[in-house]
Amino acid sequence: MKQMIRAWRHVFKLDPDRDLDDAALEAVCQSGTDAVMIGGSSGVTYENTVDLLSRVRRFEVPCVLEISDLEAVVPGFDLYMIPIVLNAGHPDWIIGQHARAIEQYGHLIPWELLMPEGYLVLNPEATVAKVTEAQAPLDSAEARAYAQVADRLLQLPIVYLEYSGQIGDFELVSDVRRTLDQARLFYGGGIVDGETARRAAAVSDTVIVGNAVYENLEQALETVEAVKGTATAAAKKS
Ligand code: 1GP
Repeated sequence: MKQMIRAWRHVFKLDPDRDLDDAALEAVCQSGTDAVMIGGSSGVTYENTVDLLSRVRRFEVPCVLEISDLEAVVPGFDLYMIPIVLNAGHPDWIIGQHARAIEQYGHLIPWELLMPEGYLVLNPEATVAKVTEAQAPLDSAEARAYAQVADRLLQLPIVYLEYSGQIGDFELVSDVRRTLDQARLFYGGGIVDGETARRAAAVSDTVIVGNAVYENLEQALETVEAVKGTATAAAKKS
């Protein structure tokens, strides 16, 4: 199951705290995206997560949960993405919450379904930056150093550059991609249409599209083809 992430080029991230009607959800799930990730930085509850999972489950697309609140961990997902916020200002978001979760629920944890993500929060205005007290922005050298901590020292399978709500610095993203040895580079933030998606896809392994689903669905759907038609950063490197 964990291997599936290696094939992901495009992922839609849905926020259980935001409304999406059935027709829109169907379009997202049938779009050809590689996975639907459910997650958000605020207002995520057990109830709204169960509700969204059960609606996505009517379709074949893999559905994974990005855990941000322990109260909202719902069984039945294909994978559980566990953010480790490398540049968090508070240790709770690096390992503190994780240790408490294991202490509390250790015997229930399906370890084989857990997928840690080395997060770098790069938009200081994003909710996630405020919640985690992230030290952002970072320059390219700082971002590369954090990414190597995740990739080489901690051997995390994913480095996630999170610009949530704004378009990223693609030169920095490309610099980080080149330093990675084994981790996959996830990029998220400000992808609104085919053109922005293509640019992100050229410098990363997996492109995450969130907000655009709620702002302009038609253009959000165009990001799938745009990403899939773009050679991976890795392919271009070799
Ligand atoms: C958010 O990285 C995702 O966690 C996607 O960002 O909402 O800006 O598309 P956007």
